[in-house]
Parts: sequence; C-alpha cells; structure tokens
Amino acid sequence: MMVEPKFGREMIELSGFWHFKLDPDKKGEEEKWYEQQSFQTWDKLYVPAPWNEQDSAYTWYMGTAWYEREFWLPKDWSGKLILVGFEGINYRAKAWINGVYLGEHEGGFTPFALRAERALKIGESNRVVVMVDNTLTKKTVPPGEGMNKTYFDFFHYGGIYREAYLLAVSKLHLKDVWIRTDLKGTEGTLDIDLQVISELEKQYFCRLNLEVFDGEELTAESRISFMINPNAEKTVYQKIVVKGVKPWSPESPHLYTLRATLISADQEMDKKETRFGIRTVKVENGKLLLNGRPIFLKGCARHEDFPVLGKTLHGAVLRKDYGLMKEIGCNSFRTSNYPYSRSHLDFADENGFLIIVETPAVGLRKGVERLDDPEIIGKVRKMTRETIQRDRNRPSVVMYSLFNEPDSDREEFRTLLQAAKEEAAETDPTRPVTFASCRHLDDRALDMVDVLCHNFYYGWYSLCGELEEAGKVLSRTLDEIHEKYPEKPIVVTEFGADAIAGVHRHPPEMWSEEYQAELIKTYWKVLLSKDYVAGGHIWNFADFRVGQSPGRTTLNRKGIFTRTREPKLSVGVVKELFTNTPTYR
Ligand code: ADA
Repeated sequence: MMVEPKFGREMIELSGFWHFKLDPDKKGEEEKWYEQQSFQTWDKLYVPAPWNEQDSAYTWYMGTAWYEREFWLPKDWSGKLILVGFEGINYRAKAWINGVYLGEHEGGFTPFALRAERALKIGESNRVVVMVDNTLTKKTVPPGEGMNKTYFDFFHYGGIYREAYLLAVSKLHLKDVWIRTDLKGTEGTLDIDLQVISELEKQYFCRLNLEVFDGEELTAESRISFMINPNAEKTVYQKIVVKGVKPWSPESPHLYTLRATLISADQEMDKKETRFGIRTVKVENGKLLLNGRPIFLKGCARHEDFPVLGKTLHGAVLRKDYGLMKEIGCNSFRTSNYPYSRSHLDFADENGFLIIVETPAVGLRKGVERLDDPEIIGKVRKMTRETIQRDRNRPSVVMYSLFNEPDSDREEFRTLLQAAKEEAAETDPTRPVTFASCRHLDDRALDMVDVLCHNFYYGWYSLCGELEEAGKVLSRTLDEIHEKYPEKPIVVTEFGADAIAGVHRHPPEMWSEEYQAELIKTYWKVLLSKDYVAGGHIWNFADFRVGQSPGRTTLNRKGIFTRTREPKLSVGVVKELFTNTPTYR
C-alpha cells in the first residue's frame, strides 16, 4: 500500500515481518536493546498490524514493546535527505537506526517522519529499532487507565499498525503542497501554498512549474521563479484559475491532479503530485451547503477494526466496506474517534463520500481532572494540527470534529475547545468545525462551533425498550437545541442500539436484530421531519472490539454488520431508508 499515490519520490516500504519483544519492566532503553546485534531470540510479528491479535500472549498487553528489522539502502540514495516515516504507531514511539537515536512521537493516529541520513549506511544493510509504548494515563490523548479502563469505547490496540517507509528527497525539495479551492459558475480558483526547503550551502534561483491535470489532459499551468537562501524554508503562493470546471460532488467525484516540479540550475530537483477536487463547503442560513446546495449526510459512523488485523484495515477490507456503504445508500461518515488511514480517505475522495474528520481527542471527560490542563491542551493542539495537515487537500473532507463526547457541560472545556479551534483555523480555515456532543441542552460550548453534532441514545442507555417515547424525546430535544441556535445546522452523528446477530424477538426487545432495526426507523423518521437537520449517522457500520465490561458482550454490537461484515436485519431497512432519502434537500 502506498503512503501517497504517485508520491513521485524514491521510497522503500518497511512492511513485512519485524522482530518483536515485550518489555514489561521497561529495561530496554537502559540496556540499550537498540545497540544489540542479534535478535534471533525475539518473536516475529507482521507490520503493519497491531500486536494484539497476532498472538494470544499479546492480546491484553499494555506497556512497552520493541520492534527490529533490517533493510538494504541502495547506493544511489547517497547525497539525499532521507526520512524514516511512520503512518501510525499507537501510542508513543522512539526510533533508532544502527544504534543512533532519531527521535520520538506521541499520538497514535497521526503520521510522523524522522530525519535519518546521519545514521544510515548507504549501499549496505541497516537496522531500524522502534520502541513502542501504549500505556494510557489520565494525560494521554485519548486518556485511560488500562486495557479495560479506557475513557473511550474501542479496543486499545498497540504497535506499528500503519505503514512504515523510507523516503529520499533532494536537498532542495517540496515539503508540502496545500490547495484551497473555490468555485464560481464553471470557473475554479486554486489558492496554492508550496513549502520549499533548501539544505544547500548556497543561495539558489528556483523555478516551480505547476500543471493541473484532468486525467491525462493538461487544463491549466503556471510558473513561478524565486530565490531561496541557504538552509532556508520558503512558502511560495500561487493562484491558478481552472476554466470549465467539473465540480467534485457525491454523484460525480471528479478529481484533478496538481503536478509541482521544482527546478534549479536547469535540473529537476523534486516533483510532487497532489490530488484535489474543486468544490465549496459552507454553512449559511442554518444549512450545510456543498457547491451552494443544502446537503444531507446519510451514513454510518465507523471504526478501524477487523479480526486479526485489528486497527489495520487492509485494502481488501476497505474495498468491501465502501462497496457495502454504497450499496445501502450511504454518502457520508465520520472518522470516529480518530483520523483514519490515508487509503481509507482515498476511497472517500474517489467515491464521493462526505467526511467529517475527527481528531483523536476522545474521552476527555470523567477521570480527566482539568480539561484546561496545559499538558492536555498542548497535546490536543498538536494532534489537531497533525490531523488536519494530512487531510486538508481532500475534497471529501467537509468538516473537522475536534472532540468526541467531551465533558462539554464543564465551563473549562471552552478553554480547551478555543485552543483546538485556533489550531484548526491556523492549519485550515476553509472547513466548518464541530465536536460530537452528548450533553445536548446542558452543553456550554455549542455557541463556539459552526455545525451542531449530537450523539443520542434515547431508547438504549435511557428509555430502555421505549422506542415510541424515545422518538418523542429525540424530537423535542432537537427542537429545543434548534431554538437556541437557529442559525446552525444539526447533524445527528450517533444513534443506535446493540444487536447480537442471530438474536430475534417479537415484539422487538433490546439486543435483538428487530429492536435495532426499529430504533433506526424511529430515529430516521424524526430526523427527516426537521428541515434544520443536515444528516444522520448510525452508530455503527460494523461491530467492533472493545475492552471488557459488563455493558459489552466482547464487542460493541451496534454495527448493522457484524465484525466480519455479515448483514444484520437492519441492513435491508437502512438500504430502504437511505436510498429513499435524497442527498440534497
Ligand atoms: C458513545 C461514543 C462511542 C460509542 C457509543 C456506544 O456515544 O461516542 O464511542 O461507543 O457511545 O456504543 O455506547
């Protein structure tokens, strides 16, 4: 699986078997395991994939563990800048190459890359060692106290579970390309920021050739020239107009590619291709607008979870999931409760899905003493920035959810939300921001977001077995929230009921497939009856693994599909409801 399609650079993927060893007493660093020469006594695990389901001895392990593998570096990588990149390691990581410490990263769901050339041996075999620690505390984001005491409701997998790779770039290269799009009639405007890095010792004259491709056809181009100082970083801005635009939309997810070629001294120094779509997203007069039209988000919130693979959703699983979501009429989902892999969102761009990207800031409630603790604020800021930076060029991303179910009835949450909002606005001011609230009328921060997202469980955690009453309370609560904030559209980002596949009851009872289907029908009717509601997401697409607790039967069973994607009774019901609900209202 490629880290970025058409990366246009030299890469070595590090997928495969790595040596692996638990370090429950945390002595690896002191004993310098990263300097060790033989790893023959260590176990072997496959990367990318969490350690938990690869061996029963590791399933419930929380703590430190070590990974090691060798790789060959080709001779022609000499003179380049080399990075070792990790798309996702849960939760903390430190890396060494050939015994030389490279750096560390905190946060389980965002990518990072460490400079490596000072440690590498060109044209020889090299050894990379990674220490991973998935210990949860009250100050990790998300927080927790143990595998069965997480402050969030999904299994706390550990390890290198997204791709790892080596990447070579020239000393003068493009670090990042950021494209904002606007559309007026059939004319599209691209506002492009190109971040150029030079680690050369002299000042250089550079040229950037920008070419916009619609498939194979060149539709617009532009050139910029500039000087870059020695060892400097420069952001170059360019505006490009595209005529006769084919806008990106759910029914026609048209994608363009920007090819940026960096030239200096008549030599091509770097080339980067970025995929994008031309479309607008706005909140106006209480509506969520895509290309100026009020849109209705219909879908199921998801998790990255599958037997054995854990949080690593293999391309084949993703392909199957998108097929199923399209078959039942979904046009949207939220990356609940953390950002999903790049491939996960590549499919969304290609298939016209409207995505609410959520940061990993879930579980900031109960046991967290102060939500305005500077350490928490710092981590939330960093993870917000890393989440948005990775996905801000994607047309599928229509909104950022900065938290899932925080204690937003606590006054100090406003300080935390303010910090996350600032970070989001600095990283990308073009999308509306929200968070998924479970505090509803007691929420003290709804005035601070653009769209109101609410998770409701009437008929499940309250009003147990009382579906008629649940529908009435839902309707009343939505109306009361709307009265307070009439200018903000509401999306119901979670509603659902556990159903154990194969359990049937007539009349419907909690935990049966019939009850889940009835609850979904009840909610959908209410949502469609409110013109200020801009969407509904069923919780959840598929059953998913969780920690052990009396409220869960080994899995969270609110999936309309089982963990292995077998349909429950609800699937037929949802297909009928969703296909009869138009995307535009
Ligand atoms: C919460 C939470 C989810 C989910 C759900 C449930 O609303 O946002 O993570 O697990 O509860 O099933 O209880």
